[in-house]
Amino acid sequence: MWEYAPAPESRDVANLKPAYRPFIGGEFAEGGGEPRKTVNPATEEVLAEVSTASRADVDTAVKAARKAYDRTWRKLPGSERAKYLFRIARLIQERARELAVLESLDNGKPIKESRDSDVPTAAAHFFYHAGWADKLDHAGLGPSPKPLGVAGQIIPWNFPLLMLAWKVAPALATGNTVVLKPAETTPLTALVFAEICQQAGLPPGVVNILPGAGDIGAELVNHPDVDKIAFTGSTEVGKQIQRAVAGTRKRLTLELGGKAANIVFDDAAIDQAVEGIVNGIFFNQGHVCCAGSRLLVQESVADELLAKLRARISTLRVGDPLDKNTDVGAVNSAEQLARITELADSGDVEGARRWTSPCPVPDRGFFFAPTVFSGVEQSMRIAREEIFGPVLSVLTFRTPDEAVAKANNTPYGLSAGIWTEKGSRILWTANKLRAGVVWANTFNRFDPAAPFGGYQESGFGREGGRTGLEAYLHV
Ligand code: TXE
Repeated sequence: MWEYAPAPESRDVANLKPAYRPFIGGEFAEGGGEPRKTVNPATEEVLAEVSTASRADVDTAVKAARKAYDRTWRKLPGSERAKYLFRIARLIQERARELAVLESLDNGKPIKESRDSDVPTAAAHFFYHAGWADKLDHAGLGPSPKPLGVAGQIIPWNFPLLMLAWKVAPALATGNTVVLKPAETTPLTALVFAEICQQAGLPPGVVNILPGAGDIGAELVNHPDVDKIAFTGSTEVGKQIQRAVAGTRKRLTLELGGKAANIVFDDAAIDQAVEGIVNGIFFNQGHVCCAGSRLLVQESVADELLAKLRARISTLRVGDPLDKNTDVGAVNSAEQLARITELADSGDVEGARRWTSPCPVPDRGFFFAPTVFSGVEQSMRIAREEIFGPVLSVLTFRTPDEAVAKANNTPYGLSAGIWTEKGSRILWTANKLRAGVVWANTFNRFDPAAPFGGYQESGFGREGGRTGLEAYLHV
């Protein structure tokens, strides 16, 4: 009979002392790499010292994942794998508070986002994929799809736990084992997740987590016994990885940068659009690959929209990520703050008009006040390059054709937004946009059932939904 796994034991999370060390073969190991201090970006204080993986640890982890794949995981019926995924999902819920606080401390994002978005959506990914584990034969992927083997997964720092869930949940549901490398500045929730794997009784080696920098990611990419690489990060590193796996047997999915157009037509509900624009670019300090970083507004409503937008942005509270009222938290690192500053300065040099929110900004920590550039031309760097920060570039258009042409004038193609009261215009525009995700009268909505991924230099392959399973299966 099909039984749900027993409810996990409750734990006194207040007294937990997580081991910030590589997790290999079901155990926390002393990493052979240089120890690394992770910093709270809102205070610049050291949060934790993390033992990192060495190149030899990559090999040990891949061997552990291979052994787990051959001896246990691929032999388990889908219904058994599902039990572990359900258990992990429930443990994420049980430890939600701890995970949300840790995520905000390590990443800088406002607690209301980690509490209401990152952590529940991570749990939702495990629940959703648990549901697939015993239905793969009926997923329309052909008879008896088979797992690939060992998946190497490399994730960025903008949604540390959520990106882990996007990668680990489908891999495990489809019968693969995992070696995952979190980003160097945000390894902490991934290592709490390793504890959750232990708590859930996941067989040793099914999930391995290796804190470390890009060289450890590269080692994983180049390891001969890895069957698949899933990467989310910069377009530049994505291209390096694509070159590295060329000519090998490895399967590859890449989720890279973006420069999404958020298009407001003259018949849009302006107040609603203002909320969507604010959410589109200031959610997670703009550290979002699908951020609505280019606002394309129809000329006849541009003045009204911009006035309302500035008034709304002026009410955003920037500061302590752990304050429940904070809207915009800290930029994740000094390096990222320098990148944002440099790109914003290029906007001044190239002749765009800068407006900065008058809100107070803490003088300690890595903060960048919400910023809007108007009078932006398509040739400017702030219209072409991913800023990955709380900076919005505003362009105008006269006709729907011009809006589509400007929206598509980018090497990227991850997402886009459309604001209009006309259903026919939504369909007309969405069909012409080269973007993997198109939102209409909303922005930044995510659901584990909806495939996510890009066109062009935003990468290839889809994560989430039935389509996302294909990335981890021979079909
Ligand atoms: O990214 P990297 P960075 C964009 C964004 C940002 C810029 C730089 O515009 O400003 O990239 O960010 C690992 N082989 N995005 O430097 O380096 C690295 O350790 C294998 C958009 O942080 O791509 C980390 O775990 N792995 C993006 C991960 O890659 C390597 C999210 C991402 O880091 C590696 C992040 C290598 N040679 C940044 N070098 C999105 N799509 O959401 C580094 N890594």
